[in-house]
Amino acid sequence: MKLNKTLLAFTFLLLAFYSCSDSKKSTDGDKPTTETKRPFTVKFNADSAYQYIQEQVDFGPRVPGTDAHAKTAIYLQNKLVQFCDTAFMQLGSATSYKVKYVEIKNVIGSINTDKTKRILLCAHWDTRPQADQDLENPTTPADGANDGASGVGVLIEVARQLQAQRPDAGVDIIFFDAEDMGDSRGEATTWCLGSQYWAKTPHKQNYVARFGILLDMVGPKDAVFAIEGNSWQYAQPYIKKVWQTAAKLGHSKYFVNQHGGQITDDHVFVNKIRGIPTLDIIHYDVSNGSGFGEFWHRHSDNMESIDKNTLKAVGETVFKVVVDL
Ligand code: AHN
Ligand code: ZN
Repeated sequence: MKLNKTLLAFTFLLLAFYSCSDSKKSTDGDKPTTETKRPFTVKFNADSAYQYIQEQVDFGPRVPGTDAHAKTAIYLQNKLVQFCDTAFMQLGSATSYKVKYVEIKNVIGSINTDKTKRILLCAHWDTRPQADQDLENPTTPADGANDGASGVGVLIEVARQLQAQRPDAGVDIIFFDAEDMGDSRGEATTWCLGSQYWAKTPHKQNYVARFGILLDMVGPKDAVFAIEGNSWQYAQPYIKKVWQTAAKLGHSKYFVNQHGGQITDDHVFVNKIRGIPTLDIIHYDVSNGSGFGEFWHRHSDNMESIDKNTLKAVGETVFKVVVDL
């Protein structure tokens, strides 16, 4: 009798083991499974994102070639090492319209490296060498709290939350360097040197993702994310997905149903060179000056131009889009 019981228990365990490993079999790679999606809680701590913005700003303007820039690159790599499965710095070089040699440091973190279903999240991290829209002092750089640090801060916090609730999809986070050294009266290719470098030389040969989301100037109070023209042209279904997700979360005040103009930004090169449909979430308020806001390329682009409510709207939306994938 005792033996029978042991045998029974053993058989049960064996069965349990096999039924377990069987259900696992269906989840390898990206094959669709009959399993229902595990529930995720939309979480994003705006205080934490704000702190990541502050920490970048505290290094000083992240102008390529400066000490602040070099130190921030290490800081960003460390953050992605902490919150992603793998992280590294892609080193390259480019020529700007002013300088022959610009060292490029693109910081890249990946989550679920072996998944073929992937999403690309990106933002530029460099600061424009001069706040040339500033009437008083157009020759020195601004803090770049919004222009640069905001998108990066949001994505670091998204990475931290994804580490806590692991997404099913693969995620690649890229902080592009040298976006903001462009000629305001010149060619589009004078901008976005880091993303152009990466698009031509991706960190993995033949790298692909379902789609990409670029964040740029995602921190202003009462931000308006008009639908950007290139994003509409290249990534229309994903614009709809992101804007609908924002609406469901109650963030339509920011993600307005209104079309803005075409903006030259990192996503243009990811679209054109790499062929990954990528959209830009960028503050662009048609009813206001340049559209980019009063702080744009001015010294008022400091921590005071950052509003935590905006960071939260963007962070929650991006987090939800990733876990829904
Ligand atoms: C142009 O002004 C051509 N593009 C704006 C892209 C940008 C600059 N984003 C942040 N700074
Ligand atoms: Zn800029």
